[in-house]
Amino acid sequence: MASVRKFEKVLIANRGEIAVRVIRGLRELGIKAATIYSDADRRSLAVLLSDEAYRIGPAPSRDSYLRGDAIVELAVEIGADAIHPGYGFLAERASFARRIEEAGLQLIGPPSSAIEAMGSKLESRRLMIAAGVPVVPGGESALASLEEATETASAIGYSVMLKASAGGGGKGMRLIREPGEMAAAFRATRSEAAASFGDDAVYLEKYVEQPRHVEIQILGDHHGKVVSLGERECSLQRRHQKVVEEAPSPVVSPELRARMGEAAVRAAEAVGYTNAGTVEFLLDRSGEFYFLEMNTRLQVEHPVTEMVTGVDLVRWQIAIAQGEALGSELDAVEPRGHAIELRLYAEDPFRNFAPSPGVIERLRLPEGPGVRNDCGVYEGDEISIHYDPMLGKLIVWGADRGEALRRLRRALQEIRIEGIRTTVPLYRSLVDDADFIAGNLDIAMLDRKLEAGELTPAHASEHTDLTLIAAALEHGLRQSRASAAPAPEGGRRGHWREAGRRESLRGGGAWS
Ligand code: MV4
Repeated sequence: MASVRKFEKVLIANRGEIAVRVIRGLRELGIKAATIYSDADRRSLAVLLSDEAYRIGPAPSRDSYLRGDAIVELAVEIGADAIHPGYGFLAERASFARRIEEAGLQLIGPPSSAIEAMGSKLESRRLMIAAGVPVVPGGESALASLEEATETASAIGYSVMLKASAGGGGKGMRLIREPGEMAAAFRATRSEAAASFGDDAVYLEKYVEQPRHVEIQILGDHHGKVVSLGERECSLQRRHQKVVEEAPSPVVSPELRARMGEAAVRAAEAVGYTNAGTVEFLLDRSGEFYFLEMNTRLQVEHPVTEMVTGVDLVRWQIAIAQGEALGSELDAVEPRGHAIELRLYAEDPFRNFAPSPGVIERLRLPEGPGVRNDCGVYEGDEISIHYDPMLGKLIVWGADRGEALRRLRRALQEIRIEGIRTTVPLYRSLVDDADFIAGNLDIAMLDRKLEAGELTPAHASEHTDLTLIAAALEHGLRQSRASAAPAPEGGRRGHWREAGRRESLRGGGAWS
């Protein structure tokens, strides 16, 4: 596909904050944004902001956002030129991508063949080895028997990870510390893989101790060009659920960034990748990095890359799908400043992260210098139990990591979400954690600290609200004392009154 064709209408096959993000990108390009919605999302922010919205089914995902065939049919019916899948749901289903290709529409994403190649861990491992991308030492083919597993493990050396080829994102893998654990792990992982993925192929890798999760954002066009936009540090996760992401990584040097970027570009080229994608690496404590998997979609944490590179990833996703070529401004992009993203979940950090559905009675998002909110909800909105509990993301940018952290702390003081429980109180204590401040992160750090009770959600909003009430009372007291005495000539009150009058005389004229 080398010809450039401008889209007039795009259907968004998603919901929540990512549907809102894509609507914004489309609107800035003058393209009509159509969206689908389930019965639970009839009054969602995405529906309100879209140009057209179509009911796709009842609340459960399998009857709505996962109805690939119905979504492609709808896109054809409404005259959409392309489908943006967002993340999750159908975004990494090769069969959905193929249906779109067969219908003569564009997927704003990679070719189905690339999704397929990266969907199999064993196949992608083989492809990466052939392309010269470093992978974790281990096997290259499916283990046929327990004997073969035991032999391979002793050749690699313990500890080892047993992984399902069709797994990913933490599903279908087991840590094996010694030979005695192999038999049970082998049987369990195999039968789990067969049951969850319909594919019982498993293989072994050397276990990397206390690594970081560092991923590289890439873009590929339909003219043979692939660029790297640098890394994101995503080590702060809770049970394979990312919580905080930042760019750049506190430990990646320009030289390491260049080497990881080159490896990521080779990975993408090896599968004929186009559009936006992410290559995940484990970075070990000695500074070696290893390919883990490739996410063939736009990611939740894409804004931190946008903030430090100035590159609008959604705009480029659309441009690439329209057949446009990546420009030279995307060559050798270096990060400027530092960005940190927090995922705001409707979960109760005081009660083991139980989902917290309900009505958002009050929502005040932080503003001011270096603050961005990618939020999928509004005040008065209702959070259902049907989908991922992420409300949106708070992203801050600073000239360096220290400034980003100070802005994050300040933004967390401003934010108010009432009516439901959220992870905000946890973050208020996280931004004061010495290891987080120092950038001493690894993939197990958050689970470790939570288990040790080191992040007892502090500075609960109730506390801050009390402080505000106290301040308001004191202010009121001062005012009544001041008005009892004659106002000083040219004093503060007179000054503000006059300023207020001048503002109102100007009216809206100066601003509109
Ligand atoms: C590993 C590993 C250590 N050694 N592989 C977890 C999700 C999946 N993408 C791969 N994962 C891991 N693979 C080897 N050989 C540790 C993890 C891992 C992890 C990786 C990234 C982010 C968070 C993680 C949390 C636990 C384990």
